[in-house]
Amino acid sequence: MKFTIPKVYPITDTRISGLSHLEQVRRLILGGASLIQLRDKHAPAGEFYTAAAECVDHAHANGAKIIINDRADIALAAGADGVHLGQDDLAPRHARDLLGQAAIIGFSTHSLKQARDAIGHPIDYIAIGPIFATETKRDSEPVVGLEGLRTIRLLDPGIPIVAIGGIDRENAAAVLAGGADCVALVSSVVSEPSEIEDRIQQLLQLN
Ligand code: 3NM
Repeated sequence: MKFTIPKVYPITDTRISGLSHLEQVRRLILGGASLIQLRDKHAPAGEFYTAAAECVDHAHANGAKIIINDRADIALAAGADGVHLGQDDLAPRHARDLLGQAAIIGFSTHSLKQARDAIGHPIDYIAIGPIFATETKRDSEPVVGLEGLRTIRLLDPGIPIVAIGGIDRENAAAVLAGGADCVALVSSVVSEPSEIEDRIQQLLQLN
């Protein structure tokens, strides 16, 4: 594997945080984040590209990596480290063709079947969610739960699993104990702009 996935993977959200992607990335890196996903379902492509390019520059100057949600084209143009694809985005093999072997490609799944199907794709991690109920993704699929996570963990001991959806400091340890290699979080990290740095630090201290 070309990278070791960190235990904590924060995701930016300009609406929830009220901050630009760059400002969130700055605070997340100060807190110790080494892998950050930029997620923006609203910004026009040109605006998202500009934000992504700034974040990549800042992250790379500070030893951190940036993954772009959904948009392999923006990941490529901005020089990001990879892309996180949903079920309806460009297929992982096409993103791989576009971004090359060194890119980190993550793939969202929401059920045992989708996770099983994902294993054959040229991806670096499988995301599974929502583990718990979440307000952040309005069209989220039914909750997978810790039991679902444990079952998915058994599919392939080798592929890194990123758990997402409703994860916070209180339940993150149980999610990691349930088989996730990494927890991805939005609202529990970025919803209080003044606490972003502390919240990441606290999460990174979990075993
Ligand atoms: N994807 P929060 S759940 C972006 O199920 C996202 O794939 C999900 O936000 C999935 O940490 C989700 O605030 C929202 O719950 C995560």
